[in-house]
Amino acid sequence: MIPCAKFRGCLLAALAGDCLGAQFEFSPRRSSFRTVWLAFDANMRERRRWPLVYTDDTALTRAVCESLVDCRGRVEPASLARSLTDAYFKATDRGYGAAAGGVFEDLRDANFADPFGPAAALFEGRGSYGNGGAMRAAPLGLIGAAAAAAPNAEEVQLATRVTHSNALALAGARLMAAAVRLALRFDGVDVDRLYDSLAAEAAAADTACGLHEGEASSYTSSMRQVKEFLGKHPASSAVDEEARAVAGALGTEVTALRSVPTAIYCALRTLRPSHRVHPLISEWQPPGNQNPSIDEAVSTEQRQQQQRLVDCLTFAVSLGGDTDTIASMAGAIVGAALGADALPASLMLACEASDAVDSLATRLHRVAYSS
Ligand code: F2R
Ligand code: MG
Ligand code: MG
Ligand code: MG
Repeated sequence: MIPCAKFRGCLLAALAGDCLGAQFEFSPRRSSFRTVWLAFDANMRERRRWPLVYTDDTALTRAVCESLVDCRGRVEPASLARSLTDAYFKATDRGYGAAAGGVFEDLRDANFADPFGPAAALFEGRGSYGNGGAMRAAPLGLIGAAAAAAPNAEEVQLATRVTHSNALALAGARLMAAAVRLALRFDGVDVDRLYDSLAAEAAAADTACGLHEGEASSYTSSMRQVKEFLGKHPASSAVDEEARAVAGALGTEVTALRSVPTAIYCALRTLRPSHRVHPLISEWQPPGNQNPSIDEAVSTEQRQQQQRLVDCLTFAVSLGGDTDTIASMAGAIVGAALGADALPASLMLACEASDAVDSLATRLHRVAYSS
């Protein structure tokens, strides 16, 4: 059985990536690793509840979890459409993509009679290739890792089609769910093996969605670039050059193809046993150490895991562009691998609704192993 702590780590780190990254989403200029880190450190030192609000990434991830829990771990498109739409109308100002609101309005107006119709009509019938399906795919990866009857790749596509019908969005969501599912079983050592499994998932997703290898627009070719970057091991002092090169090659856009492989790179980079966290972070003392109201007395090993996760989120946001979404997806993968111990208490205090996300992860885990 996958420990509940891994479900919690995945969803809490996804929340943290969204909340931290939202401050930088589509800033006119990319921020340095140091600038991003100083902002995060200040966020964690605020010592008040929830200074950081979450965006559409978390609102819809929560909605996917709620529907999976209600449907005993299965993807039921009408239930999912209703859950996503409810989340949207609860707060329409959480930074949704330009096409998303219209889909939710149409779904509601037709009383969810055709869960796929409004999304299929977008962009003159081509459907959205935005990353909005991938950004909420982590719970599908969690449930997919558990029971034999849990969602498979086709069900991930069904869940995505409620808002995104373009092949690039469907394949990206499949790959993101697979990344979480595989990260849950990561042995802590063999990143090459994890990469190989992900490259195979990318090839399968490309084939299933009709994307052809060799074309610029395939996940297989992006994953090859991920491998090239993983082979480079640049020094911490060159982190901003690394970020510039990764952002240029893999992308930081609002599209699935130019964000999902980027998030996977951020995660695998961090999970390499040889990865050294940036000195700014390895020297960091969490603020709870000076604040008796937050218990941050942790073991050396746990502190190292926390530094690893924070290093990952800082690097992801320093890429620029779609920072909340890339950091949230990278966080989901690393959090699934490391578990909830990797979340510093001061970070959880800073992120909106961290307690609700935590209990939702526990409910999802219970559902995953109850059938
Ligand atoms: N939308 C945002 N951020 C916008 C900037 C906010 C910023 N804080 C600011 O105001 O300065 N973030 C959220 O949106 C992304 C997820 O988007 P989703 O749900 O996929 O939306 P959508 O509208 O379906 O797709 C995004 C855009 O991609 C282009 N596009 C998609 N498919 C297309 C097609 N077939 N043809 C042409 N263009 C297509 C459109 O411009 C879409 O609007 C996440 O970043 C989330 O955080
Ligand atoms: Mg447990
Ligand atoms: Mg967002
Ligand atoms: Mg975003």
